[in-house]
This record gives sequence, C-alpha cells and structure tokens, in this order.
Amino acid sequence: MKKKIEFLDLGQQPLANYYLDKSQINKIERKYRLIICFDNQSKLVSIKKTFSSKMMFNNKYPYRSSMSQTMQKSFKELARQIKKKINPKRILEIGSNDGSFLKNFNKKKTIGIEPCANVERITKKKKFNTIPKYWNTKLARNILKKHGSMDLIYSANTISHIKDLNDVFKSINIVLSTSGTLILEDPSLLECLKRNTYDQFYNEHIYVFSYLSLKNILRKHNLEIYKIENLDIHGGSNRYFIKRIINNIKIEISVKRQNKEEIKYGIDKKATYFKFQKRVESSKKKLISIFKYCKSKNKKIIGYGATAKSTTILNYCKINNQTIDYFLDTTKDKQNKYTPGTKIKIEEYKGVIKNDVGYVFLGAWNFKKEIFKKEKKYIKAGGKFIIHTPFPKII
Ligand code: DWN
Repeated sequence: MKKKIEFLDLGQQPLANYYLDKSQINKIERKYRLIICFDNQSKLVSIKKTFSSKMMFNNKYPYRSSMSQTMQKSFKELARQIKKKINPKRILEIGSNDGSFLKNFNKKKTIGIEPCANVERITKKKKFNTIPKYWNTKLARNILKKHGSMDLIYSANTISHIKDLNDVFKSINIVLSTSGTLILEDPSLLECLKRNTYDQFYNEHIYVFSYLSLKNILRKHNLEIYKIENLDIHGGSNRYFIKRIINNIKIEISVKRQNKEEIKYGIDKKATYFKFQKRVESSKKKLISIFKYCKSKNKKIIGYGATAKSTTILNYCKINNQTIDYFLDTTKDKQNKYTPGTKIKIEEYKGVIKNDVGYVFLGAWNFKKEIFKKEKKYIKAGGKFIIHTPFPKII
C-alpha cells in the first residue's frame, strides 16, 4: 500500500515570507507547487516540496513574535506556570525569535537558539544569551559541554519547520536533563481540519502535527506526552508537555481526551483528508465570489496583517494587487515591501484604518479578537472584514 498520499494541491506558490522590494516586483519569482501529503503509516501530514533551512531562515527573516499582544500574554502566562510547577534551573528555547518568551525569565537561567541572525540580535541586545545557529546534534553537544544539561526545553512554532525530525529529537535528548521537561507548541492538525485553515500549509510549515503523529515520533526517541493544553493561539494550537518514558510522571486525562477526539474525527483515515480537500476547494470558490462582490461595490479593499498564511490564500485564490489596494502591518521589516506572488504593497500601520476603506481582508485572522478590539472605530462606522475561516464571509 502506498504510504504517502497526496490529498491537496494549493497550486504554484512563492516562499511565504519572501517579501519583495520595489526593484523585484517586475522580476520572475521563484515558485513551487504546494502539495500536501498524509502518511498512512506514521499519520504525519507534511508538504511535498521542501526548501533548505538556510533558504527560509536567514538574516532577512521578517517575522517577530512580539508583534501581537495575544502572543506576549500567552508566553507570560506559560512562564508563570513553568516557574510555579516546574521551577527549572536551566531553560533552553529552540527558535527564540525576538525573545518574547525568554524575557519572562532571569537572563542567567536561559539560552535561546535562533538561526535568523537579524532576529537573534534583538534578543542579544537585551543581554540574553542567544546562539544564531540551527538546532542540530552538533549544536546540542556544544551546549551540553559548555552549559550542562537543561531542565526545561521549550519550542513554539519551530519544530514543525525542521525537516529532519529524528535529528531534532536526537539533539533534544542530548541536552535534556534526565528528569527534564520538553514543551512543544505547534498548530493543531485537528483544528486546522475543523476550521478549514488550509493556509497553515506553506513552505515553512513542513509538518502540521496531530497528537497521533507526534506521539509516534516521540516514542522512537523514548519520549512521551503527559499533558496537552488546547490553545486558541494561531487558530488552534496544542501545547504538549513531554517527558522521558522512564520518568514516572502521571499521564494526564488531557492526553486520552485528545487521542479520543482525533480518532473520532478520523485523523488517522485518508478519507478525512479528501473530505478536507473538497471543503478547501469550495472555500476558494466562495472567497473569490466574496471579493468579486466587494469589488462590485466600488469600495476600497485592503488587507490587515501580511501573514505567511495569507501568502497561501492569496496565491491559491489568485487575489492580487488588482483586488487588494494595500496591506497594513506593524512589522517594520515588511513595510514598504510587496506580498510574495501577489505584489500587494505593505504599508505601515499608523493606528487607524482610513475611512475610505470599505472592506478589510483579515490576513492575521488568528488575532481577530485583538484586532477587532483595536479597530472598534472602523467597525462602529460600518467597516467590514473579510475572513476565510471556518468558511469565507463578510463580518
Ligand atoms: O509559524 C510561524 C508563525 C508562528 O509565524 C512562522 N512560520 C511565520 C509566522 O507566520 P504568520 O506570518 O502567519 O504569523 P502571524 O503571527 O499570524 O502574523 C501576524 C502578522 O500580522 C504580523 O506580520 C504582524 C501583523 N499584525 C498587525 O499588523 N497588527 C498583527 C497584529 C496582532 C496586529 O494588530
């Protein structure tokens, strides 16, 4: 039986975080076919074509986790929980970005790994110990030699970005202390399927994990999940608390619950993925018709939050600068650039949505609550948002 089953074709796509300078917009962009696969044996969902880490995560990386209050709050709350329940002496973060998680801890206790040197520098400037390198066994051995083992390893939205998962966990096993805790946080495949968020798939998200698939990989490395927190972060994420199998920590009920829910939904069955593919196709049709309708009203349509996710949606649905006037984004490194593939100008967010705007496409739909709170004035004045999840609609 064929192990890897291709179930979704999201068409020709550019690299999701490769924002263009003005000088690049008339040049031919590098594109690839974004195809999503389900492995019937390991139950792992992954993208077919992958790119090297060097190509995706380098000193031009634009993403900053500090750009949303929601993320800052989530990191702060987790740090509080860690201090109270685990009280680790040494903490390592894999993919520390601009230090939004680490800043909640004593600098002497932490090490951050961040291969994007431009982002790593931000945390280093705040006097945190950060290493601008990729996570692998060589680095893990060096850390162990120099700093000793770690009681806590945390990684949010990073492990799913690394192709060689065996090397990831081999490296973790080198550094994690015998009784240490590993906490991983990544988008939940179950929520992605339920909410039709096909934009969780792009070149950086090599995997979207289910509990079932992650459990299988961890077992190979003598690790196991003992607790799961379902978070609303990034449109539905899971926070996995992991221990060495040999450690006698009680497996909490949340693990059993997640297992039951995933099995009930059919996350281990290929038919589930073909049903998802049908829903994605109709979501595309509906979104295109919504944009057509908005355009017919002769009102300005803009985008809010030029996300990696919106690169997938816009290129898949072929919505470009003929439809969306410009994007607003708070990230300095994205401003005055153009969205990959669709060439929509990204402008600085100056605190308001201008009153000539009729519709706002919510690229950062995962921060809907935070953004709606901020944009009360626009909403009160009758301004509308376009959102694609769980199904495309105007709100
Ligand atoms: O896994 C990944 C996630 C965590 O971050 C990476 N592969 C890349 C990145 O993906 P993304 O670009 O889809 O992430 P976000 O966090 O959904 O991006 C939000 C964007 O919206 C940022 O560019 C900041 C912007 N934003 C804004 O302009 N105003 C966000 C908020 C909350 C706002 O009020």
